[in-house]
Amino acid sequence: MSGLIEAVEIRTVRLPLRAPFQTSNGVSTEREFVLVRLAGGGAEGWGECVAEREPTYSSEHTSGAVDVMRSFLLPRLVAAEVRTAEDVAPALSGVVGHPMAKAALELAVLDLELRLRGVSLAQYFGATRTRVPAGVSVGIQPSVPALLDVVGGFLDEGYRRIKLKIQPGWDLEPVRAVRQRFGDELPLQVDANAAYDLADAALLRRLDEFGLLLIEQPLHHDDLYQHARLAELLTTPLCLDESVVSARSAAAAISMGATRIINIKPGRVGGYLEARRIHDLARAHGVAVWCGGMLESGLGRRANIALAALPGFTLPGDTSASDRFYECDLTTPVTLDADGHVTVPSGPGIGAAPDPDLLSKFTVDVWSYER
Ligand code: OSB
Ligand code: MG
Repeated sequence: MSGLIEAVEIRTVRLPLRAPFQTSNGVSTEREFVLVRLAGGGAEGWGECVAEREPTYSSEHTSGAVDVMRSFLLPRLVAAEVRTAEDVAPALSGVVGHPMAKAALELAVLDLELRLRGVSLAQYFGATRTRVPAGVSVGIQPSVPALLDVVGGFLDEGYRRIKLKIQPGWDLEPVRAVRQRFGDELPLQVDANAAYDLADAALLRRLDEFGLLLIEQPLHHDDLYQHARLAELLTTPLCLDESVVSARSAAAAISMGATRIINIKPGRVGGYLEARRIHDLARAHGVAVWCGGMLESGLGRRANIALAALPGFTLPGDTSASDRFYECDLTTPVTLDADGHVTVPSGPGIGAAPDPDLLSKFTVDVWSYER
């Protein structure tokens, strides 16, 4: 039996951001990402790689992802003659790391497979909802008044939950100001992207008075043990992002008491199938999950929304509309309802594909292979 994949295209794409996005890792003004297009059986499938241009959030980066796909992952995928998304992770398991590159290939196979079968991602995952409440991630701003304007704008648009990026020197003051302006009822959380140490526990404890939903990834990626110690000192629940790289590390974090909530990002954990396993594991342990984001285009954004429609996703995710980041998305834009929800895509596979003209306009590099 021969495999599904007949042709492959790997593109590097750059989309300008509407406004600079600043986190404790740095500031960006455009999003560079890698797209994978697979052709087979008369259909095509798309995958989006969430690695960023620079390896600041994780060790992966766009040019490295292209290289590892071309040199090591695609040859294995083609040789294994994969037929379904379930074949992908086993075919690639001999390569250590590179979860974002692997996840993009798995999503492309899944999209292709489901388009051929006429099944949506949401149906395939076992989604139980047709729309999900949307939160928004707000970058570090030049000043507190600027932050209040930005947050007010998102609330006017209808977003149901605000996440503030924090770092040392931009933490208590912005949180206090947002609480004062928008009230105690606003669902509010913070994300430190690993910018603190356990020695900052006294400072982080002062966040307890603001009634936050959670504090996301305060400490270093491989500080699971230290997160467990910190959790004992705070009343605000800790939520891990960077530290959870697989269902195994999720299980360790849960049993160690390092996290009460998990931000699930399929790219970070090697794909949507592993993401679903983490959802199932967390749900079985009474740990809430929500769907994170990586400034995805309309492809990855839709796939995330389909995942976020599973029953264990009980907190609003960073599943914002396309115009949160982009004036012009590659696909039909993802939009926000008047009451702050995004619609779970119902078409086959991801439920959208890039517009060919926009795709060529924003592509900076392309590599292709035919069997
Ligand atoms: O830590 O969640 C994060 C963006 C890039 C890298 C890491 C993170 C983020 C975000 C934005 O917070 C989430 C989004 O809206 O896409
Ligand atoms: Mg995060």
